[in-house]
Amino acid sequence: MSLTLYGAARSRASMVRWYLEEKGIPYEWISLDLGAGEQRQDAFLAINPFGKVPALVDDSLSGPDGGPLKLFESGAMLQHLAEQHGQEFGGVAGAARRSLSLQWLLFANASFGPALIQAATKPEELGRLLATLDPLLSAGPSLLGAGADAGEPTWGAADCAIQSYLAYLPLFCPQVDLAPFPHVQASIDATRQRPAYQLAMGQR
Ligand SMILES: N[C@@H](CCC(=O)N[C@@H](CS)C(=O)NCC(=O)O)C(=O)O
Repeated sequence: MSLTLYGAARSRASMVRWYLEEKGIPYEWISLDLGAGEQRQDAFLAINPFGKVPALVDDSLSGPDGGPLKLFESGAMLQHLAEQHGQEFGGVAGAARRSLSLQWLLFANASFGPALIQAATKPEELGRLLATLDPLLSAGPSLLGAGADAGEPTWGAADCAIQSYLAYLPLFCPQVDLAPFPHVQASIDATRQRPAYQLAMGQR
């Protein structure tokens, strides 16, 4: 079994890399030079026809062409890793946790990420999302809770996605005052302390 993650510095690949590092899942990291257009060359287009990173190849499963499974979209990769390699959805609560994880991944990439990118033109939308998110982060490092079964992981794909975007906030939106959102601020501080996050972000 082998996993290969294609990415680039300062790209959404860091999110997927953080998950792999955090869970101790072995993988090969292939860094593309986006500035040189490596993502648009045939070798990579055979992995992601849209020519974007991240992309993940998992040879423990087959794709529709009979070769190793190839995935694009960071949220799909996180959910795949959580299901196939992260053992996140076992036990009686597994089905509910799987659906909740998917909900948070879609929220992260389809609602929260775009709100962050549009913060300069639509600051009220980002403020509204942060105000709703803040109390939900007060329970600890897992948006899904500890799980009904002992031994289930408390930090997972959903947390990886949401916390990754939150950690981008001070970098991309330094104008946003986080003082009204103490749990958001605490989450960002805790994320930055995690060794796996630092490694994925190329900070160590
Ligand atoms: N929604 C996609 C976004 C992928 C994406 O836009 N990747 C950027 C880097 S963060 C990229 O590859 N840009 C290079 C290009 O479009 O040529 C995901 O979450 O994986």
